[in-house]
Amino acid sequence: MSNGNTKALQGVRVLDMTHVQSGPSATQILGWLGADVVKVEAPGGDITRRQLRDLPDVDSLYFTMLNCNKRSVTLNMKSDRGKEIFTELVRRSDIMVENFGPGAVDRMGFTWERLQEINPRLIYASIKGFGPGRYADYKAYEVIAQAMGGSMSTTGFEDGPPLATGAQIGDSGTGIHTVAGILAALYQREATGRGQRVQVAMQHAVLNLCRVKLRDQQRLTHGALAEYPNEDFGDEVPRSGNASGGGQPGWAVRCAPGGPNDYIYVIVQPPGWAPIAKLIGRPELAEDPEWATPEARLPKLDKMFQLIEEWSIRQSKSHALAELNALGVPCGPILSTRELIEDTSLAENEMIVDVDHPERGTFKTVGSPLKLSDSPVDVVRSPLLGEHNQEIYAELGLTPEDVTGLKTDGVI
Ligand code: CAO
Repeated sequence: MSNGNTKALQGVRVLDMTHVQSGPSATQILGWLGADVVKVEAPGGDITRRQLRDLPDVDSLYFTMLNCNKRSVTLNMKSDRGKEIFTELVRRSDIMVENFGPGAVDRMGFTWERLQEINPRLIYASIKGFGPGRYADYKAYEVIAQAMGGSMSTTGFEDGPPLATGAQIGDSGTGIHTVAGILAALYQREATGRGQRVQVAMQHAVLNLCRVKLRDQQRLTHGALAEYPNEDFGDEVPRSGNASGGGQPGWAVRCAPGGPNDYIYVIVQPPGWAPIAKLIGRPELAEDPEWATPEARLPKLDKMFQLIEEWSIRQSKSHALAELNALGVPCGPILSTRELIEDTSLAENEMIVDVDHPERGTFKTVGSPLKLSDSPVDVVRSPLLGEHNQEIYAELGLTPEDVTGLKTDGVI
């Protein structure tokens, strides 16, 4: 039962130097878990406040959906006074997170050595595109990480080009990995009293998520991948369309009325075939030695899914979902973004939540997928630029007049 008052990371202070998506996705999770996240932005603000705006002069959904549960201060890291104030912020923080281009924080004058001098208990997490080595100095965005981490070469159809996935595995996927590293470092600090450096590369995070494709790369040396729908195999894992390539064959089959997302993904486990054969009006195939066993079906999975599609094309995807689940067949309708944002069960699960924002009004965001019994998440709207300047600089001992002066001098 929740005690109602505390959060898992209550009392943990995060100095959030992140921008765009990868870093903010990590610090937003820390905020959901109860940490006090102070986002430090240049006086012009995180670029995503202005990107992809749907309303004039209002923080974009890009920003507001990735920066909930944070406080915001502005600080010019290129001014001497800004660096002094930053030093104070480092001194009182447990965690600092950044995802600037390679070397940017060093150029601000805050190398890891310097940060350790200021605060030996600091956990310093950095997200970069790549690890040390030949790509270390390169900048990276989402799809670059997908391209270089194994996702694009394995996504798409055999006869088409490599494709990007809509899931932001390069950015938010790296953010989640970073949170895991930070929490482990926080735990280790309990024993050592020392902070440490946590470094996560977007290419590495995507590669970790493509682990099973590297499994298949090594299986390839012993012959064709029978679980893939492809007929020809070279010496690289091919794109396999909607097949997972795993032990249980699956495919997206079309449903009525034939819209772009009227599909259901169906997995045929060994015991699933007999009930499916009956459901699709082909009960004789349950016993037919040409179809009855997984081994018999393996060379003709495309035909098997065609037979299922001859049935599914006459059903709505929600009807197909109910019918197949009644038989214990794992399946999932392809849900569009509109269907997801309107989904009542996701709203009940606080996965789609309404947030009030002083400038944009109410908007929907995606809630926390982490459900902790003693640390429930309250999604709190993203801060306006510099909204907490007075409050946070007062915590450092500055007076309201000092803060006004800093503003006039271009320090904040
Ligand atoms: N005050 C003053 N200057 C500040 C500042 C502050 N508070 N915060 C940042 N800056 C400055 C930095 O000092 C740096 O300046 P210099 O280059 O002169 O040292 C600059 O702003 C930030 O540089 P950047 O390289 O981070 O920004 P960019 O727009 O050129 O590149 C990106 C953006 C995302 C490609 C790069 O940050 C990057 O590769 N990050 C790591 C990988 C990553 O997280 N990518 C995810 C992107 S989301 O798809």
